Amino acid sequence: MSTARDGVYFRACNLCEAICGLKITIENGAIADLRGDAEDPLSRGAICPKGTALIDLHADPNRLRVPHRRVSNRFEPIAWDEAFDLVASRLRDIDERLGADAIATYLGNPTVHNSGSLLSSSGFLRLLRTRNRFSATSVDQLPHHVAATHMFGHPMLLPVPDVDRTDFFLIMGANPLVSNGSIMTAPGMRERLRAIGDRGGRVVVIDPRRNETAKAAHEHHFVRPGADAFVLLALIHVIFEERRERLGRLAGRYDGLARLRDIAARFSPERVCTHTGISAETLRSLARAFSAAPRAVVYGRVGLSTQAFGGLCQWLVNVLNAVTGNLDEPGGAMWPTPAYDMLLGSKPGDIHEGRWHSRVRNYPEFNGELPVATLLEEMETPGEGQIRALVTVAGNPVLSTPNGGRLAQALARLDFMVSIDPYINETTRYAHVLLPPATGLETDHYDVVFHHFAVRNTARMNRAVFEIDSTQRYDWQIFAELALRLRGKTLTHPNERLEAGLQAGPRATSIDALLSHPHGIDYGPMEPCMPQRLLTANGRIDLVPPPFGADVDRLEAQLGGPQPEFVLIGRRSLRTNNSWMNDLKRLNRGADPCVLLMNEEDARAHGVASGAKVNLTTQTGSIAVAIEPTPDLMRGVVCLPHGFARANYNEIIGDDVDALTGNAALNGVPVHVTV
Ligand SMILES: Nc1nc2c(c(=O)[nH]1)N[C@H]1C(S)=C(S)[C@@H](COP(=O)(O)OP(=O)(O)OC[C@H]3O[C@@H](n4cnc5c(=O)[nH]c(N)nc54)[C@H](O)[C@@H]3O)O[C@H]1N2
Ligand SMILES: Nc1nc2c(c(=O)[nH]1)N[C@H]1C(S)=C(S)[C@@H](COP(=O)(O)OP(=O)(O)OC[C@H]3O[C@@H](n4cnc5c(=O)[nH]c(N)nc54)[C@H](O)[C@@H]3O)O[C@H]1N2
Ligand code: SF4
Ligand SMILES: [Mo]
Repeated sequence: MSTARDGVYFRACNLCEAICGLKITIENGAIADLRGDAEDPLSRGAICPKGTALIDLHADPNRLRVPHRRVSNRFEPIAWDEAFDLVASRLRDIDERLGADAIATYLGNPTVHNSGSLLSSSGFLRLLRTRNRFSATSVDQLPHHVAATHMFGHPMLLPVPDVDRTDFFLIMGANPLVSNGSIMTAPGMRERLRAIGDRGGRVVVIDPRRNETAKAAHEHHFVRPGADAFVLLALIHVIFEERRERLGRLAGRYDGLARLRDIAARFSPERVCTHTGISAETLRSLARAFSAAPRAVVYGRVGLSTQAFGGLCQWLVNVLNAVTGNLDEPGGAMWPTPAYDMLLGSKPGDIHEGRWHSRVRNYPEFNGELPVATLLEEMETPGEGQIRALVTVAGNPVLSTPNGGRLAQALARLDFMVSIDPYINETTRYAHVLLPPATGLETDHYDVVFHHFAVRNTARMNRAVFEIDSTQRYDWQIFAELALRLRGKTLTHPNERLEAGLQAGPRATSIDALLSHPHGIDYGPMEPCMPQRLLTANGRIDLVPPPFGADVDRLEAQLGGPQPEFVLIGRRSLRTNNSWMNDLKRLNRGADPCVLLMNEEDARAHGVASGAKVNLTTQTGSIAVAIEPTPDLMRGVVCLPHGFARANYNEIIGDDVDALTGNAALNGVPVHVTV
């Protein structure tokens, strides 16, 4: 068991993108109090129920602390040395017999929330030399990265809404009051939204569900799932038609304006209104209000990127911000300047895309990864290069990626599987060896990724609260041991990489300098940084990158097509964290979050009352779940959270992807609902 000396500690929460500062009091070696750190310049005391549940995570007896080996259907503890040797020899054997591509890797969400893991996982993965690399990126935010790469030259150049200075915040397919923000690190979102209203601004939400954020906003419009690209095109259409465009300071940098006009001209509000479910009048007045606001920003998240037109959506979000003069301007969409800058060393035009393709469906890699929607077929389809082994790190693809049910069956048939994960979950239970890392308050933390997405420039580094004992290992130590035994290579200590990055970064700081500010350092609001930070080959911003322009025809073909009776969308709730932590004491209380929402009139028409079990059926499969009628959902839409084994959303999701980016299409999926 890890231990801590009594005292007060300051440490950022690393469970989600909000990176709230925490104040933790240890008494008698245990957490006696955990609350928001009022002195954190970014979070100013904000905290959510998951943050408080770090207490349970730390003490959870179900959290593994030593390695385990599966013997038939049981796991038994083994020594680290033995576990490392076993994993290295099995992987080496498969590599030699079947080739490197027979070993696949899957990286889950918490790898980006753990600096030690993030800074060393890529070194380890490179040594495996497999092309079959997968991660949660392609069930989440891949369209953002592809759009940023084609427009700004780097996958991490993701524009962030400057919520603290905007006058008009248009939110599409996101619920930051529950999710606490994503690709928008903005802890204490409720206060930030309230402040927009207080300074005379507006918050408008476009979402098939009147979600928690919509209820706190000034205006909400239902949109038919998957129709957002039409909404964005119609807004841009009106802006051009009424000569409202304002390109601003970057006008001379933009290419493709004429192509953009031609595309937008095809999508008048009157043409798309029926399909989107938003009236032409509303679309027109929204376009006028957005373009008239002194400072406005449109932001689209999971509901926009995990659908069949995710790439078009994220491109058009950037375009709408650009043509209203709100790109790289205060109150618009901006880029932070993080102390550890992941762009450091990148060269203009150095794009990693399409260097290899998936074996079965021929999908291009992006940034070294293939779409996770192709993982199952690569396991199931025999032939050279078939996946026969899997390394998972901090993930649960059985609950979080398409075809979850069949994926579980395929995992059971693998020659070898190893999971670097502190829990036995629906995926890791198939591992032959479990290597559980120390986690939560047991790790040092500087948030390498989320300072890149933060609405304010700050930096914060804290040491672990709990010191691990000799029986525990960190993620980076596990990677280092495997690298050594598998290839005889030594990996750099993550803090060494961090130190080098901080020193060379735009703030020229260091770990020690950050440690002397336990609440974090405030560098102030985001600042305009273009064109200096642009990494495109020609130093320009193409408003219509060719693959995006070409994808518009696929979208247009949807107009006038048949509408299924129901489409399925997802949601999150305050007391869940994707597929894990949901059983911890402080989260597993109150009403069951895993119920199917249905519009109350639809429920009446189907004769189903609250609590009734219904079957949800797609071409891929069928699951049963209890129903909850609500006025807050658009008609023709049903809504289920992901991450629950008892009604696994992704068991009925097939392998469809957004053809432009390869992101899985998880939202807007046609379903039959039967009693
Ligand atoms: N409490 C909690 N917080 C979390 C998480 C969690 O599991 N629990 N997960 C974290 C993670 S990994 C992420 S990526 C973020 C995600 O953060 P958000 O992007 O805010 O995600 P969601 O809360 O899922 O909100 C997605 C919204 O999209 C809507 N939607 C679905 N389909 C469509 C569509 O076609 N069009 C439009 N316009 N809207 C649509 C849904 O109704 C929902 O309101 O949250 C993070 N924070
Ligand atoms: N239908 C549908 N599917 C979705 C989504 C959706 O909205 N709808 N959302 C998608 C999104 S946005 C995401 S991010 C994915 C998430 O999906 P995944 O990334 O596959 O899985 P998580 O549920 O985040 O599982 C996290 C695992 O990491 C482990 N873990 C926690 N901390 C650490 C650590 O420090 N080190 C290591 N090694 N392991 C750790 C936990 O024990 C747990 O097993 O789900 C996606 N799937
Ligand atoms: S909002 Fe996110 S970072 Fe803040 S306490 Fe909750 S889980 Fe932790
Ligand atoms: Mo995510």
